[in-house]
Amino acid sequence: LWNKHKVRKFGTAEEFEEKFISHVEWTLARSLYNCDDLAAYQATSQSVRDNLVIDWNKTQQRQTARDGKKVYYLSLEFLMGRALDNALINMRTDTSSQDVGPTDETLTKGNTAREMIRNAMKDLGFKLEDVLEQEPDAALGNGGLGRLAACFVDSLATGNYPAWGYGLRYQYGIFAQKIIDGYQVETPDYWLNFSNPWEIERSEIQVPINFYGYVHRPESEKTTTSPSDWIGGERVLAMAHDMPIPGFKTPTVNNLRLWSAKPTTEFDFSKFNNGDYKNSVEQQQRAESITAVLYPNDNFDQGKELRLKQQYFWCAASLHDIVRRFKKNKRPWSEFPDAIAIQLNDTHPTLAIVELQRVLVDLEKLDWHKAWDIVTKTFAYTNHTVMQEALEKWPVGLLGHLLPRHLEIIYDINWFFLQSVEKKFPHDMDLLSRVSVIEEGSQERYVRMAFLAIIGSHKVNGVAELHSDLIKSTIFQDFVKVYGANKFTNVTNGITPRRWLKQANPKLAELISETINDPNDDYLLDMSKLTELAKYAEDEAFQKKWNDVKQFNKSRLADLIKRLNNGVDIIDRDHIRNTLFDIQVKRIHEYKRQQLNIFGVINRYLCMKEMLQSGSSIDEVAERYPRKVSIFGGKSAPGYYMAKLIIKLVNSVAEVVNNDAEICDLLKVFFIPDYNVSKAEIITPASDLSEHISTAGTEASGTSNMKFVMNGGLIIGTVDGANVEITREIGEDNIFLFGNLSENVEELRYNHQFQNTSLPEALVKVLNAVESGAFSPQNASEFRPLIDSIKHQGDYYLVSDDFDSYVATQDLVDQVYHKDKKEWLKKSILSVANVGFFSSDRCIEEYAETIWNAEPVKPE
Ligand code: DL6
Repeated sequence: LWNKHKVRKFGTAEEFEEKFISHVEWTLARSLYNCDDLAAYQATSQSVRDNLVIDWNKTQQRQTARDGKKVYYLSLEFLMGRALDNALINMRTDTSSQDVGPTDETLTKGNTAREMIRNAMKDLGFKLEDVLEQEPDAALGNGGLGRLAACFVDSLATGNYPAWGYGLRYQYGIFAQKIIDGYQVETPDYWLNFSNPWEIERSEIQVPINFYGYVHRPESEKTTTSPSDWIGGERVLAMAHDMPIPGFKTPTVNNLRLWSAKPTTEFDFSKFNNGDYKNSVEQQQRAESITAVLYPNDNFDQGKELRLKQQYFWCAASLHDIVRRFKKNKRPWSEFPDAIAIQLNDTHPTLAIVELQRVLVDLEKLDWHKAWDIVTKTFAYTNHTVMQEALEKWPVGLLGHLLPRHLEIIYDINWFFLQSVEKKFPHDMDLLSRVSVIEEGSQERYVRMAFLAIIGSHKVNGVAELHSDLIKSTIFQDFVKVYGANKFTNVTNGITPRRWLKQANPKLAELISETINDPNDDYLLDMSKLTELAKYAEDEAFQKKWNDVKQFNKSRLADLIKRLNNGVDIIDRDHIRNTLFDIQVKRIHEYKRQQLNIFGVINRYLCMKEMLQSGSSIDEVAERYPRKVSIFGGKSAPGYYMAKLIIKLVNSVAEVVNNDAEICDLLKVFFIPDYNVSKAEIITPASDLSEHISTAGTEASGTSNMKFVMNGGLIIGTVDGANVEITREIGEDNIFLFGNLSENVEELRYNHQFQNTSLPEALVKVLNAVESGAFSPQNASEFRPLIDSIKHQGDYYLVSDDFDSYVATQDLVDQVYHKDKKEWLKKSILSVANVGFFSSDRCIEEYAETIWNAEPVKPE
């Protein structure tokens, strides 16, 4: 029967067209004559999804049959961006091999799937690019952490790992940023407005989740470590939505499962009988609010009950799903850690540790210590920040009210842990209070989630070498003492080259595959092949082609900027080849130091004006300060006053500089509103230079630095995060490093606080100009807080300490870019040649080998 009714993938343009039309007619209930670009996007996505679902089903069957170790990646954020173009790049189109499995010949070659669909779309009267533009970004993340999760699921599928992502299906992703009069204004991102063709609603998978209530222990069970009953006070349902994640050049299609909250059909009859029908309906409706919004802070939202509810809802639903699947095989519980690895993306999913302990002790009746042994062998935790203030902690009262049984379990976990510490370091009361999961304050006690994550995991990793070293010597120092250094490891971040090279920069990808003679794009799986490019680094003909690609990408970005600037072109297209595109796009944060960048721009502007005033000609000015456009982009957390002020300053400086006819377009400034993944795909390939200039020791890794290098942009950066390893890989001649080192930061901060430190002369001029209202004539004191933070509040981010070396390094950049283009192009080519280490495929292999002990399940 199965053979007779075999579902078939489309494999040719004609078959695709047929599918497309049937989706227009049946799924969308429209006719081809009434099909606009949006409908075409939906029908194309549905058609492509049909192909993926066939492979998805087979992948799940294969992975279940082989019964290898499964990996679950728990992340509260997946910043996926658009799915269609990525699926076109990754998918296979062969039909002949559907039941045979892939062979080298049947795997997608080069661009074929995408090209075939482009032609078919043309046939149907559509332009692929216009159709792709219809897709809203799936912006279920704030920044680096969420985008990392998205790159990881791509690499997990590509590497054929049996791995699922688990997250939340927020109705509203990260807010859309509008810039009004120079200020950030947040507007809701209702991304599901036109339905989402990529999600498969699993209405049959609904998990009941409890909150509040109380704990009941049978008389016979005397202690909190014995099985106990948690009588929940409020119940909601978690419903699964699956998104197929196709691997590149493999039939493996993995799953990203996102949960949404729904009311139960159970009804509170006590309220109903009291005539309180309206109230009881309202209470049910509130269930949906749990997954309504992504919290828009990239660090911690102190004390928000709804956020804690989100975390538990997601952890409990995911664990229930994982345990249910494990139980099907009837293996003993002791084998749970051999069958399952769970990776915690930051501390947001730490409650999963507590929930598994609860399931094992309370529901499965395992002895506490046996259960705890299973738990700690199952979990591993990734830390993404060294900043103390970004470490999550929850008030004990709040946690105990929402999850009374979990609080008991947390206390017991802590009790046994502290006992083991006491045994190893007798009578060291200070140590005990420093490592305790419970922070005792004068007012309120808190649960320290990072400590709980460390205690409940067998491995803890940082995300770049410097960061992994720093967490061992700072925030987690005591835990190294308790557990030894082996529990702590490093996995340097990476990015997927399918999206960040092939998809974002098709022209560069084409030039690369042509040059290294790799028509099937195998280098996207084995990035060491890129080293071949080094041979051509000084080849003039090749340099020209390389430069042409960059110019194409710069024009593409200039078009976007013009569109975003209400049709006004601020970039002189006749000079685009010798205009340096200097870009800083990332979350706006004081530690990332967009303020250093804009102060540098102001300094440049003031110097140009000074030259003109002292009689230099515009040509002389141009000689000293050649053409440049400074591009900024990124969102600030809505409540982060200083970050919002930095955005306003950038826009105010742009207003003055861009309209100053005297400097003849030599300098332009632009803030790109609503920076997101799909804009990053246009912005990244267009950079000549990008800025990664955090105060040393503050940026855990950074991943946009890797994206820019992969696209042939050079970097100006501090010795921080992954910049260190980028330098090691591409060579120190090919990166512009500046600034103080992390080991000096403490002393410099001390000096600011307790000694009389003077500010660099150039910075004083900049601050004076800002203070005089040169960029805010209506309100001279508008930017006062930014100035005060440097002049009077200890300059915590060390802007003044790094200012001169930043400016000097920018001068060096100008010199190489404008005076020695060949040298510049050589650096750019060598950077790409040696960027291979930063493929997220390498990260996933490292996680699999050193943390999960998981093997790929390769299709035969
Ligand atoms: O690891 C991914 C990414 C790093 O590259 C960034 O350096 C780091 O700032 C970021 N962290 C976050 C939020 N952190 N917390 N907690 O996005 O992670």
